[in-house]
Amino acid sequence: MLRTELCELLGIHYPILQGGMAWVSDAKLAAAVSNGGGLGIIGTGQAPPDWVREQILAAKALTDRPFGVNVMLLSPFTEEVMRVVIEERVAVVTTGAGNPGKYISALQEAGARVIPVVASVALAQRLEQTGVDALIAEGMESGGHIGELTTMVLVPQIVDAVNVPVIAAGGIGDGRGIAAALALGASGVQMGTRFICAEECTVHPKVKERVLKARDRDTVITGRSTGHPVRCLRNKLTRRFEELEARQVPAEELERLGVGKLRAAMVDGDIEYGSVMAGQIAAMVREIKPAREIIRELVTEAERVLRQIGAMGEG
Ligand code: TUI
Repeated sequence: MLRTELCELLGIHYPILQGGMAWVSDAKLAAAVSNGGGLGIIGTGQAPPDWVREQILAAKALTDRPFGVNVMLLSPFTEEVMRVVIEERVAVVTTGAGNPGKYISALQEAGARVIPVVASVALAQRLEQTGVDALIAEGMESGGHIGELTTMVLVPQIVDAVNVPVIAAGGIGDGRGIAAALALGASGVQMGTRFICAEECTVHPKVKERVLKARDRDTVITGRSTGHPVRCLRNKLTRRFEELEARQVPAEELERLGVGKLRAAMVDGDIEYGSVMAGQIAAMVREIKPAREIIRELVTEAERVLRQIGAMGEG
């Protein structure tokens, strides 16, 4: 049975988290994932605190199960969004793109499980000292803002370095990936890109179509020169970024080019000039189906793979 210590810690049936995705994972998707037995997560990105509260209230109306909120630490609204998740007593708070150290005790005092995303052993160890409940080790196969190491390399090193449960993220697209993550010592997985193509995901339909069409080498990393590398699906915007980066234009100019582009893709459906953030597993996503079915399929496949591989260990 696909159950780990993470299931008890978070009060969920399966150790599968849906990654918080700005402009993509709202209350509807998060509630559908939680109702399917995983942990749905509202992605707040740079959204203002009022929007975050509205989404939390909507999720509470759509599910009785625990759900999470992801706080993106580069947001200008981080302080206010933290205040909202504390006031609304959100069960699980994940963070990305920074060090959430100064918020951890206040979140935990409000009853939240705090699970930062990390991309290095050093930050994992520093955050373990602050008393986090678990860590998400995210490899550079992920979509969006990424670190430098792959999941295969990062996860076992973080597992060896800390004593809290580790959740693997990045490059996990099916049940085989879940089995592999558990083999690396993870207690669960976080998957973002797979859930873009959940029926309940309210992203623009053109984005879902683009993900379904993606082939193995269709994602690219832009923004390395700005210090904020981002993986997205190749399009006219990423080509423009590549041209400017080759000419070594100043980081501020590149940052300006990125402003508003995630929303343009995910909400308005501009998949050519918008930023279609997606992970390398986009090529493995072949159909749109309800979150509950995605989760059921993932669990069934992971259990089958683990049984087969487990038999090899019997000698
Ligand atoms: O955060 C993500 N993925 C994201 S955030 C995003 S929106 C965005 N907006 C403006 C600029 C860039 C992105 C789209 N996708 N994933 C979690 C993640 N966190 N990946 C890597 C990290 C990370 C990186 C450095 C976490 C901590 C960190 O530490 C730096 C420090 O302060 O020590």
